[in-house]
Formats: sequence, structure tokens, C-alpha cells
Amino acid sequence: MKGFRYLLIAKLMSFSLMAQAGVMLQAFHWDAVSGQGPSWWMQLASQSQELSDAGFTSLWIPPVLKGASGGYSRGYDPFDDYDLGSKDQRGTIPTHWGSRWELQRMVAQARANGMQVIIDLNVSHRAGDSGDKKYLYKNAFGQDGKGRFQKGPMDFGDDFPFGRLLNFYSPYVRAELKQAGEWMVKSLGTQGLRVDSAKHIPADFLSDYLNYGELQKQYTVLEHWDNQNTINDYVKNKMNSRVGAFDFPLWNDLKEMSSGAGFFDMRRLQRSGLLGMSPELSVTFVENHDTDRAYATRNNKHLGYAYILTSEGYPCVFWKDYYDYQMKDLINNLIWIHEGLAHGPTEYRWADNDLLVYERTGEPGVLVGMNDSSWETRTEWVQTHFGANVELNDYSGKAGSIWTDGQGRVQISVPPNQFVAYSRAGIQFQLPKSSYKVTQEFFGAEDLDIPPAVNGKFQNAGYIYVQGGTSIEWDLNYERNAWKDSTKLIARILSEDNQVIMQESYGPSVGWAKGSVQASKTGWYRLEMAAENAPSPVKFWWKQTYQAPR
Ligand SMILES: [Ca+2]
Repeated sequence: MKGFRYLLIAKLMSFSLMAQAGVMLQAFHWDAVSGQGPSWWMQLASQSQELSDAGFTSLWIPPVLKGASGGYSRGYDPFDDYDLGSKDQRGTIPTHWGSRWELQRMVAQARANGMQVIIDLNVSHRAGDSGDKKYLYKNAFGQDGKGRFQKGPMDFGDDFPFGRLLNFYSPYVRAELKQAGEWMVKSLGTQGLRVDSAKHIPADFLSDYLNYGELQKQYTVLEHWDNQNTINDYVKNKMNSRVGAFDFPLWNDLKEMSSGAGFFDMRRLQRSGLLGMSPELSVTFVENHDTDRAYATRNNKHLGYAYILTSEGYPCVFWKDYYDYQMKDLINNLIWIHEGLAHGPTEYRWADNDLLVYERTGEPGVLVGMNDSSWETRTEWVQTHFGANVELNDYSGKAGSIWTDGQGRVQISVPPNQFVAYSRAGIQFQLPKSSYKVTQEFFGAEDLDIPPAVNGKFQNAGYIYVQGGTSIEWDLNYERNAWKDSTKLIARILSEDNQVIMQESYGPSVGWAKGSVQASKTGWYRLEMAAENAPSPVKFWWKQTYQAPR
């Protein structure tokens, strides 16, 4: 049985990057940054252990590129494809959410806590020109108009409410977007993408983009706000199941259920949304940063969370529901049920206007009853997959034990506006703990944010935040145009107290190197590069693999 399940998972993984289990957290909200105290990236870094302990397996983080209004922009109006909070432009170096190095630290700590990081990606548009559709960027030396992937009027298409829609039929735009996307994920060491306003991006371009280089390995979920059939057609047929999508149609039904005061017909939840058509591609949610501002669900939200965390699909919990709206204990319990019990396909056992009973029939499985009536407790006999004369517990903690009869049937009672979640009594499930190193690449080039190596002067090539007593492993590539015998590239790493913990020189015969060094203390380590007798600044690709603290 175990072997069979493993094979099944391996088979599913082979044609799609969908998570087979796990719970995503939308790790921000619209007003997350107060303007005081540590940056959002640093707050997330310090909370990643708590979130991992609660059972979250991935964090959807806000846009990483700086927006047109600098520190005021949440990032949905990106300006420069190569500014992660590392260039002094739009009035600030850090983005709204923090600096590039803080972002890399947050990703590293999320990895150390076993979680995946999903970037909110805007690939549809750019913003911040002064009416002329001209986009000129700073380079690594702070010079204007010398940055990579500058844009002009020909690089944009139709008008677009949130900025300039990119011209996806320009070979320059297509090629540069893919390279910038790959640079971003290699720089940060992230695992996934959430594509903003995917509706405005031609499927052929998006497919091309997501199957390019390192971008191919990124689990991807689209924001494609549309009806069930249109979303399903886009992700399944046009994108060949390469991506999933946020389940807006299901969100709508759950919202109507929660606010319906019992008048919602629970039968509608059967086969609702993308979940009802392609569960492996559905990312289910109850609220997000946009819906919370405009159409928030106020009542009975627990029923929505109970539904998404016991159903198929990949559930995503909204930050404010977890932290601000007092749903943390409920959600922690539901995450445990999701990870420990709610496995396998779905069987509907009862459905009428008020009561929906369904079962996840994998091992160990769960029998869920939900009642949207605001006044009446519902009691019914239903079939289960647990077998004859088995003791079941309500793992939501509300009801006591019950026993199946000789035919595996059971009588359940669901109080008004409540749910129950039964499985075999006595299940002791521990949320799995894992920890990963992170690999982040530091590219030094004149037209990027990290300078190339220049003669006679060590320059900052970035920072990493490392767990004491672990090793930093690096791979280094560099360009050797017209190097002389005496030309050298010198790489070094310094601790927070400016001790050089590693320094190596590389001459013209090498071009590629690797090594490792022990980090004795937990803290920031600074990467530096210099050259000697180089005929021109030296471009480098310096890859660091390290363990961050939990
Ligand atoms: Ca009803």
C-alpha cells in the first residue's frame, strides 16, 4: 500500500510540479508594512520557524521587484527587472518589503525550516515611465541609463490599467523577460511563482517563459480570475497542466456559503470551482490581500477553512485570518487534519440544502460533515470507508467518539454553522520536520546590481546569513576576456566582525572553481570580489550553498 502510494506520487510529479500535500500561507497582506521596526522580510524570517511548526509548507511572498513608487509601492507596479531592493532608484534602495539581502535571508530561513518560497511575479506590465514609455535603469556603479533590459515604446503593447502592458510579441522582450526571471530565481533560491494577472498574458508566452531554464523547476500558480471552465481550459489545455490556479469560483461559493445565513445550498459545493474539475490544479483559498480589502468574508469563515483544509486541492491560508482575525488555533488544527488525515479521493456521503458530508478515502481518511444552517443541528446516518465496528474520533475536538455499525455506517451530528472531522480513534500524527540548505547566486556585471570585479579594490558582492558551525560551499565562474598571465580574480568572505574567513585568487588558467569554508558563528557574512591586472572589469557568477538558522 505504502509502495503503491509512493509510485502514484512519483507518477503525478512527473507531469506536473503540483504539491501533493502541504499548506501554503499567503505571507503578507496589503497593509503589512507599518513603516516602523524591522522590514517585512526580516519579520517573516523571524516567524518562519513558528509557521513551519504550525505545519505550513510554503510561503507566498509579495512581489520582490521594486515598484514605481519605491518604498510606497507594494510591488504590483514593477519598474526594473533587476532591482530586488538593491539599487538606489525610485527614491530608495530597499523595496516596500525590505532589502535584497534581507529577502535572501528570509528565503534561506524559510528553507532552513523546510518550507518552499513562492514569489509573487508580475510578468505582464511595467510602470514608472514619465509618459514616454522609456525605461532607463541604474547600473551596479549607480550610473543612470546603463542597467540591463531597458525598454522603449516598441517594447509595450496596449494600454493597461496598472502600468504598461509588455509587448509579448517582441523577441527582445520575450528573451529578456525569461533571462530576468531566471536571474531572479537563481539569485533568491526560491521554489515557486504566483503569476499576477495572468489573464493579460498570452498563454503561448507564459508557457514559453515557464519552460525556460531554471524557471521550469518553479511550481507555479496563476491569478486568473474567471469562471470554472475558462480557468480549467487555460491551465489544463493552454498551459498543459504546467501550472495551477487560484480557485476563484470556489472562493465565490465559499463566500456565499459563509454569508448566506443558511440559505446557501450546500449541494453547490459538490464539484464546485476548479477543484471540482481538476483538483490537482486547484489552489483553494478563502481570502487574499485583494478580496480582504474589497469583499471580505466576515461571518462563518471557519466553514470555508474547514472546507479547503479537508478537501483536495492545495489550500492557501491568508495571513490576516491566521494572525489578525483570531483563527490561528482553528487553522492549526485544520492543518494537522489536512496533513495527517485528509488524503485520497473524495466520496460524497450526503448532500442537501444544509448538510454536506464527504469523505477522503485515502489512508487514514477523514469523514467531514458541514452544516450551514444557522439554527438546526443535523443528524444523519452515512456510509463510511472505515469498515464495520470501528471507533471514530472527531479530530476537530467538538464531538466525542462514535462507532461504525456492522455495515461501516455511522450516525453523525453536526451543530449549526459547524463541521466535524472524523477518523479512526487514536491516530498519533506528528507533522514532519525537514530542513534544507539554500543555493543563491551572486552575479557580478556592470549592468546588474552587483558590480563586476575591478582592479585593486574589494567590492561588495552580497551578503548571506549563515548558521554557525555549518559550511558555506561555493561555485565560481568568471569571464576571462583578454586576460594576461598576471591577471587574477580574488574572492573573499568576511564575518560580521570583518574577519576574512576565506580568500582565494584565480588566474587565467582556471575559469571555474569551487570550495568550502566553515562559518563559526551565526550571522551575516559578506562576499567581496577584486581583480588584479585585469584588462577590463571581470564578470562573475558566484553560487553559495549554505544553511541558515531556523
Ligand atoms: Ca443551506
